[in-house]
Amino acid sequence: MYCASVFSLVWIFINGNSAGEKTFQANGSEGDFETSKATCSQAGGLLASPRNSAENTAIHQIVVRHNKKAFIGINDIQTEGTFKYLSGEAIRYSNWAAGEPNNGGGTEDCVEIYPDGRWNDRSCNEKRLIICEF
Ligand code: GMH
Ligand code: CA
Repeated sequence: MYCASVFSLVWIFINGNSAGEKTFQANGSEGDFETSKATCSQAGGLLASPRNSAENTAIHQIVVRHNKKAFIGINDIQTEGTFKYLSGEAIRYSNWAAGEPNNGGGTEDCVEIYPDGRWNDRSCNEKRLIICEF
């Protein structure tokens, strides 16, 4: 257990996926928004939900490492145009790509993070890399 903890800390340090109190992890699997949420929840975590630029950078690095866009734990399912965390709390930090969110096709209520770290609102039915926070 001690060795595993030390290994984990070294791994996190080398891979730079830790920000403040949180650790972000992906294993390469993909899912739509509901599957991504459920997968992280079953693992005892939460779908990665960046609350500041340090956390966004940590998630961004995982997206680059896997070369796959990922959903984050933010959506405007309840009220169009009002983006909230999974807890229902309205977001204060954001990192939208230029021109986003645009609710393309009128059906974009989830948020993906691009390989440049910027955000795009996107259909919750797309399949994306699952990144969890613990
Ligand atoms: C439209 C255009 C693109 C934009 C996409 C994206 C889809 O196709 O406005 O420039 O990248 O929407 O917002 O989620
Ligand atoms: Ca969009």
